[in-house]
Amino acid sequence: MIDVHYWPTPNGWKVTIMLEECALPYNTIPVDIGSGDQFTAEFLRISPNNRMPAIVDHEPTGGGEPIAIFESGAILEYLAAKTGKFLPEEIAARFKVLQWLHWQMANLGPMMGNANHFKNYGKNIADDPKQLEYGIKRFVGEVDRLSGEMDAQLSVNQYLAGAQYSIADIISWPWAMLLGRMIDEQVWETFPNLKRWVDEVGARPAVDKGWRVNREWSQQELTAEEEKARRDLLFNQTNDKVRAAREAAAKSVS
Ligand SMILES: N[C@@H](CCC(=O)N[C@@H](CS)C(=O)NCC(=O)O)C(=O)O
Repeated sequence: MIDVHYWPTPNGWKVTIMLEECALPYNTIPVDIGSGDQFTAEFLRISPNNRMPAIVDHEPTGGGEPIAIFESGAILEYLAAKTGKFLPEEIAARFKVLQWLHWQMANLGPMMGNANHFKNYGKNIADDPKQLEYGIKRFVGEVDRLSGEMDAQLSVNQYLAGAQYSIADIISWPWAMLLGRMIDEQVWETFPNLKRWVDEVGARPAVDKGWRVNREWSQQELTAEEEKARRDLLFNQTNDKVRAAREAAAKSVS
């Protein structure tokens, strides 16, 4: 059985979608990131960056001790290696997939996260809307550039890394499908090849099931004070604030 330390967000869905695609049994363990579950010593031992998703495979291939992995890109590579699915063996095809997987991790996810932060969350945080202008311009601009890059790639390929569906698609779809809602609905008209791919991947039963896993966890009714407390926890992280939790985690390992 694989434990998935999870909260229903795009980065979490990558893993549940992959597990559904591979038909692997799994157990989701909530990491309520708005309440601070990511700062417990127990979780930091598995995921030192205080981010979910993370997994623990209690039955690794070949036996041995349970394996814990953080970072969704590494988790998808691990599950592909475990099952032999969605990552070709042949070297050229393999690295086509891996380059797009790393592209997502370094580009689409972080840029969309920052664009969403400045465009949508920012108005509840900044004292003056003017403080948001440069962040919006920079990150929405990057998301537009990255959308065009995907559209061009998908104008000549069925999937992101070529003719085969792969972990490059699984890792990119949860963010790409939110482009309209988070950034701008116009994106679907501007980038029709991207829309074709988002619709096609979204129609896969495992994808549809994977991104709905435990959706109810994030649908709680919150008061204005609770919303503010969650924002303070998520968007004010400095080393000083996480140091004590890290030290507790390090002590419990040794
Ligand atoms: N690069 C990481 C990003 C993970 C990430 O940013 N997770 C967010 C939720 S989507 C999180 O756990 N945030 C908790 C926090 O900011 O303390 C991955 O792909 O696994």
